[in-house]
Amino acid sequence: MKLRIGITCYPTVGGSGVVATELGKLLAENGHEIHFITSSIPFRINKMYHNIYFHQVEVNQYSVFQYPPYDIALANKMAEIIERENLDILHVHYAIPHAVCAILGKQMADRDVKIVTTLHGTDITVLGYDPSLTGAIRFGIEKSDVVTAVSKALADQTTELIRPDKEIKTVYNFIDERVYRHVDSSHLRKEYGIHEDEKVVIHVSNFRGVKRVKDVISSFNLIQKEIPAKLLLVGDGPEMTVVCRQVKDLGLKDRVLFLGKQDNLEELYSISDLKLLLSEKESFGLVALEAMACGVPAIGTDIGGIPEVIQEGFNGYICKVGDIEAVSSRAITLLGDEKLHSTLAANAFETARTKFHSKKILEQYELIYRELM
Ligand code: GMT
Repeated sequence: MKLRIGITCYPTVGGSGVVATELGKLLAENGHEIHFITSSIPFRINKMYHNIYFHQVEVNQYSVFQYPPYDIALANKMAEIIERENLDILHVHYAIPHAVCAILGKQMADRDVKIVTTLHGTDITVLGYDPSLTGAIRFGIEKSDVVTAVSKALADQTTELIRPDKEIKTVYNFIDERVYRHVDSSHLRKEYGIHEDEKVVIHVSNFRGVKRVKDVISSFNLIQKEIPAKLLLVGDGPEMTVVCRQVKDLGLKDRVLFLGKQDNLEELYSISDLKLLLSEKESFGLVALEAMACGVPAIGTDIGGIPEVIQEGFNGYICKVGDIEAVSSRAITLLGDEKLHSTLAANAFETARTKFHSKKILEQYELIYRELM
């Protein structure tokens, strides 16, 4: 059954925008009609799809309002698209503001569109502790027809923190295996000045405090004392200045490459031996899955959904938040043992291709939609 599906996300923000956009693309490839209702065109839509439409939410600034009314403008646009395009489903990413806007948009349109809300983490792990917002989050969750979370940990945490009268289903994130795979980008090693005997460690994030990039640097500092290695830092964000200073203070300038924001990450993963994701909050850790799909084992922290993605001793290792000795000792063992490394690398690839295969996840979302019809 072909469905008309509206999708709302923050199109340019991190993993949630990536997952929402990739889902839209896969649904379109399966024949559904997709309507993105967002403030700007989703950045991952890099080719023409005859059945993907983009409806821009315009937010005007008026001097009478202290803040631009994004939420109201979004609800208004949702109502317009629900009515005009006869949407069957409105799939929103984030409980607030998007689920709340969807409920208002549905009421305004007066059409029985079904609302599916996916929780990504920040809306719960940060905003869920703010008493001025918990009521709105609970309302958004309870009034949605189906609510999903990107990991079991996030589903449990939401239930515990928000106590909604609603079941929260776990539907894991996925990546596009056609993009994230091992490619031959070995020329980059030479171009980046990586010596033949050096191992490559990679960290990718938006450099927010929760990502604990300083722990990545501290761990790498211990690793490179035992194993010749370079660290690729990909991304940019608020912690960048502090991180640059730390790298300088530790005398690591020649060993750490600051690459800034990059596309085509599969080329960087394909020259990497180890991924580090040492966050203190992470509902899933999409970047770990991206690396694993390219055959790169990962070391992550024991928080949120990370242990659902990285399985201790199978496709990587799990360490306590802030335990840089444990991270470096695991990394040194892994990078120094070729046989162990190739086993974990193969398992990482296998995990991405089975537990998190895009086809499997797409089927789960399609089943949710179909059951609502
Ligand atoms: O982690 C961020 O800073 C961005 C954030 C977002 O909203 O895009 O990422 C969240 O959603 C991703 C996709 O589901 C998850 O992979 C990230 O783990 C999650 N981030 C946090 O929970 C901190």
